[in-house]
Amino acid sequence: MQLEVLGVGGAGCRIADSIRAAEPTDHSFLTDVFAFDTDESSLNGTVIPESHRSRYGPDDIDGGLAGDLERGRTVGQAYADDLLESVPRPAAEAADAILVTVGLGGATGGGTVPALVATLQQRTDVPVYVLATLPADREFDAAADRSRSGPRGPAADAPRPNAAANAVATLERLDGVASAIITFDNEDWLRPGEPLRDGRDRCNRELATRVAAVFAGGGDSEGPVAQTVVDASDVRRIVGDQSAIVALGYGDQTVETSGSRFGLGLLSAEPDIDTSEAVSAIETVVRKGIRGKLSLECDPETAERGLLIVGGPPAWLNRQAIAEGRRTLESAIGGSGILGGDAPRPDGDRVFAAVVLAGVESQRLEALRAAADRTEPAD
Ligand SMILES: Nc1nc2c(ncn2[C@@H]2O[C@H](COP(=O)(O)OP(=O)(O)OP(=O)(O)O)[C@@H](O)[C@H]2O)c(=O)[nH]1
Ligand SMILES: [Mg+2]
Repeated sequence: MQLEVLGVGGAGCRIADSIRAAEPTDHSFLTDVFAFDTDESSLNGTVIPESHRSRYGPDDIDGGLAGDLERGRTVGQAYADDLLESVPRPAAEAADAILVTVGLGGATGGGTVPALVATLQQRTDVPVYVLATLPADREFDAAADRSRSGPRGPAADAPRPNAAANAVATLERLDGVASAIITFDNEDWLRPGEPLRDGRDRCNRELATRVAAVFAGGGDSEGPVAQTVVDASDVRRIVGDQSAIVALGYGDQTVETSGSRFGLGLLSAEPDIDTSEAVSAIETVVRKGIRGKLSLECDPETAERGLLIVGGPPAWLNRQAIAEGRRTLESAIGGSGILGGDAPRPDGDRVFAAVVLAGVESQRLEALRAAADRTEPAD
């Protein structure tokens, strides 16, 4: 499928950047990637081409909004329409879905994204998904910030006392507006005591790997076509259009591919892969995808619907094992909507499983709501 990505605010633009970098060379899935921020210097820190970046907002807020969500909303509402005109979008028609990326907790992304998504929903028939990070406790809770126990080095992050309240307020505004909300919890992905500034690139790579695994799918590029193609309408059926909270799972394993690389193409026959080895690789990655660390910690049992994509070098994609993986996912989730497919990657050196859990419930969201109640309300 083809995806248009719009990043908003510091986190949103960096994540958009990472998704661009994660696009497989043998399997393009992005129409265009854009970056929007009120903060020029943050925008210039991305490698998104200048033609695809747009600095917006009144001049007095260059440098960001420092967590003032109310101001962020005012700016977002005033500029949402203009933002879409400020960049060339000739390929927009080709997109099967739009993904708006944002870090919840700040003011620029959180203030703009609800208005931007609402505008996009009016202008297009394709689903508009939001990819949102949740703030880590150390950002707004001094007691949880171990980097503050020692001398605060240059790498320490500025505290964001409003982060939880902002995140909760923005999530509420996205409800009923975003087609679905894919979440990534910084709390769970940063290491203990690690400042966001130090860990964010790693987190963004992890997140981008998952996004690429789900949205690059198995269909429409050159090269072998999947036996069961997961297309845009399959993703849409699983994540729905009711602002479901979505968690992503992922597992991979490096596999031997040297057999296919020798012979300079003279030996076109697929390498001999031991069936039991292929089956065991797929079992392993599917288990990691469902039971390993999710983008948002939750019990898969709470999911209403699920999608499984198993990818890798074609010779490794054992049909029976993939079908068994689907059954494993089906029994892991409480709901009953399951789809699955495969994603051949002839140039890949790993077998992977990407898991989409839609409509999940998470205690982390409850904890953020409680923290928001304790800190200053954003409204
Ligand atoms: N995963 C990840 N999270 C980030 C990154 N940068 C910031 N965050 C998270 O996103 C939240 C919002 O931060 P920013 O995106 O910098 O904020 P902004 O939207 O630019 O808003 P202001 O700077 O307040 O105007 C933070 O509270 C962090 O939780 C990043 O690169 N990766
Ligand atoms: Mg910013």
